[in-house]
Amino acid sequence: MPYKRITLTHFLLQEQRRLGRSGAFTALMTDIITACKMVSHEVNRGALVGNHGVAGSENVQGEEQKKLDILANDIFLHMNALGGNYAAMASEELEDVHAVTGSADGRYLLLFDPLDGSSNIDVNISVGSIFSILRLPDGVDASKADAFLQPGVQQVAAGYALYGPSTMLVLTTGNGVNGFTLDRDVGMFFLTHPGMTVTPDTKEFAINASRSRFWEAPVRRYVDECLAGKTGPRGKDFNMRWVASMVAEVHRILIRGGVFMYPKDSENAAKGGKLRLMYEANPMAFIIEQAGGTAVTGCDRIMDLQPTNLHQRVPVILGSKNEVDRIADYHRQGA
Ligand code: P6P
Repeated sequence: MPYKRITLTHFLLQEQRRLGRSGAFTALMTDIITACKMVSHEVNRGALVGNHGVAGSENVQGEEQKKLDILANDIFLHMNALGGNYAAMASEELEDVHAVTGSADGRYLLLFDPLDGSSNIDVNISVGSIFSILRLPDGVDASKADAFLQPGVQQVAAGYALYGPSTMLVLTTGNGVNGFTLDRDVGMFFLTHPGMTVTPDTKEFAINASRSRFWEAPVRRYVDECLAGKTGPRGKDFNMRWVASMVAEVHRILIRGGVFMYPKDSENAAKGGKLRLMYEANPMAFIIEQAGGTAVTGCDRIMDLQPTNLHQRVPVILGSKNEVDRIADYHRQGA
């Protein structure tokens, strides 16, 4: 009976009562939820309203910005300033911290990648928004990047919106992972995937195989063994996927297991990797660990890293625990 579903807002209220928490999470999530609905609307309208194509500018990462990158960023900045819960925000699209003026009581910090995988927009493949919430440490200036440089274990909540065939919002507040689907007609997210978990074993891995000539030995060993299939040391066949949209990859792993790898390689080593620690790797690592999976750089747990820069990049290997543990073992062995 679809009318018996529970909305995301009611779910958060029930969680607060169950956990004896304050009303903070509902307040923190209210504006994020609205922002994700608005971004979903703009992504969904796409070419109909001229939302495809490039903006003619570059972001702090030196990446060409799509029109929707900028629109999604503006939506997140505007909507999440309204509730007064955030003292400051950090975005993949902004070089510096965005201090929220007039937010005298903002006790939290919001980090986000407003539209991850945006190279997929014009070819109509799923993209997403990723967000991470930290507490503002007492006595710390929220307008300075140092306030944000907290290890991933300090996150109070993390999640993503996936703008796919359905728009979904997947969230953890440190008590498991739950998925919600947007009913566009009602305009609300409804709980559709309670208690999401990652299977410890898998037969599916995701990596950009065009970079294989740059790979380090442990990654090459793992992928070669998967490709050898039944005839090789793994004794089973594997499947490969690569969407070039981290949100879509992580969501697939939550639904049916798998491993996602964007490892350090000889081409990206000088930059520390490809993906950004603060608003890609940490929030996704929080979600994956809360769902029973593992998230490492190679040998080290991602969420233990002490950040040194707001936009620092890290290697990311995450997903089904037994496979990620195997890859970490290969890194410890050196191959
Ligand atoms: P490549 C998207 O730009 C992103 O940050 C992730 O969402 C995605 O997994 C990765 O980069 C894709 O990188 O090198 O395959 O284009």
